Amino acid sequence: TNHSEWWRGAVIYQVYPRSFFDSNNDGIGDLPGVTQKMDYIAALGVDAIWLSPFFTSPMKDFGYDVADYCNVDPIFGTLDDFDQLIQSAHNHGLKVMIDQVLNHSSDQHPWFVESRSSHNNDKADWYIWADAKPDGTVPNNWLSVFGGPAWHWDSRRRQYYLHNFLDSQPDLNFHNPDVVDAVLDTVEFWLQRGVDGFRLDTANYYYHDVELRNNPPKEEVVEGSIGVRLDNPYAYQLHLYDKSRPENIGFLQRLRQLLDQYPNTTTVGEVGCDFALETMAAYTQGQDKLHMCYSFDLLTHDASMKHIRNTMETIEAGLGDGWPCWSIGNHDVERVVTRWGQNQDAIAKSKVYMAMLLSLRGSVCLYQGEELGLPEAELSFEQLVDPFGIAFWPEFKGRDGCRTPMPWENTELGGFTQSSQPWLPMDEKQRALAVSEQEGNRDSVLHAYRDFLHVRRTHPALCYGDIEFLYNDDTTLTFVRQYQEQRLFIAINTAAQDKILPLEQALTVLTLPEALNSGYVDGNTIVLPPYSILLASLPL
Ligand code: TEU
Ligand code: CA
Repeated sequence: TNHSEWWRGAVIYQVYPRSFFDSNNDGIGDLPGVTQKMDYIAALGVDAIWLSPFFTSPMKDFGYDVADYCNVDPIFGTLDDFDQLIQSAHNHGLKVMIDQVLNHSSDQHPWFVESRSSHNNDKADWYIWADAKPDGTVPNNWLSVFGGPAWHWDSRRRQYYLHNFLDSQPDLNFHNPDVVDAVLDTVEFWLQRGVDGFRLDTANYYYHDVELRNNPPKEEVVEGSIGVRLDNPYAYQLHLYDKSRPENIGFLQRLRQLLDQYPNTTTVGEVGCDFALETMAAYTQGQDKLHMCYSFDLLTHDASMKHIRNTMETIEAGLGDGWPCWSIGNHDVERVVTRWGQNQDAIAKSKVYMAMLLSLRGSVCLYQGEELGLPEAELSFEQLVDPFGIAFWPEFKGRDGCRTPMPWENTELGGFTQSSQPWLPMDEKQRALAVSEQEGNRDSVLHAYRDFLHVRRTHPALCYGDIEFLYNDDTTLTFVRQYQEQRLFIAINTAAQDKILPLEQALTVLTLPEALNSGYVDGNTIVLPPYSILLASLPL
């Protein structure tokens, strides 16, 4: 492992700008708001920020529907504000990664407006157009992740166009070389502006099967994995032809060649599909495609340590020289204390999940508010704005509950805004966990995060080391991390009861920050109190 590459083992803090801090009191967080909170982010001790989309957008999917790839939406500020954000981040020693939503644009994007205008315009083939079947029905059985067919009828062209997500998010046609050039130009625009890397939205969706073959049905549908909900027909297909196509490799190589002209830049590709491991391996092996892939495996409801170990071992074995990136929460999934912890013993669980995540091998994305131990916000149907949630309510409650504004203070508006109309309501339970409440409390989740991030930073084995698993059961995980002369033993107990393990080798227990419950050695045993971690050094 070459640890001179900053992104290996880096901790990336995901900011969802709409909900971070509102600097101009219109009820929506913005880029100057992020800049104003840069001290806070830097003080956490993370390496980088990942900004969710802030580009010009009609906001049908809250920015994941881009109408101008090279500009800032006025709601979020200006390009000058972005330049200031980067400068401030860099002054604080933080890298800046931005989201690139290249698979699809907004239907308001001038490219799509032109493309739909006729059959013979310059951009006629920039999106994926297909004729209706003779009986007028959709070209094939492909489905949208957000529900319904992946095809939308356009009355002007009298054709269908493909959209893997909302019908206002038409998929770009990557089989057209002009599209690839145009997309790479927009990536270069941001490289020239000084960004340090990209989170690539839906990086395995770029290419589709040109023959438009039907997806076969799925033999076995397993509920609980990401995006697999039995209420969504999408789960019942094997997505062989609508995404994860082999042609993508060539595109990723071109993207990498561009990145390599800008030293110290990186990519993390979001890969969610039926063949995630093979796809992640194909995208990250060989150092000529993506730097990292973002795994969905810890975003499911399965909090058992067996699942964690199994996931880690499978990916370790499958990735070869590829490098993973983990997260236990983001702007698409229920917050982890609710998803894994059922909101019980939330503070202790937040700390131990964090310690586990930050001890595993790989880079890590933390999602804003995780460092406060925020539970999922509860919203009524009337309060929802996420179209995905609205479509599947009440079986699926959507993504608004993890996107409510950051609570900075325990006041009515949480210190997020002075506007009486924040774009999503401030959640009462979250307010009680505001930054200001936790600052003065050494035992808080916030202090645990800061302190353990410091532990990670100062122990190269935690950042770059190999990993070898020892014992585990549903709620216990023990493993060794080794890098050069440093060999660490880590034991995690995510249960509400003590766990006693035999002491099998001589070890020196390292003192953990006081905000964490620490395990200890007692005679011939290792004692792991409820929700604790033991960190020890081992002889080589
Ligand atoms: O998400 C991609 C993705 O696969 C999602 O459908 C995910 O499975 C779902 O949201 C889980 O609840 C990315 C972005 O992260 C998401 O916010 C966007 O809506 C989506 O792409 C379309 O751009
Ligand atoms: Ca604002």
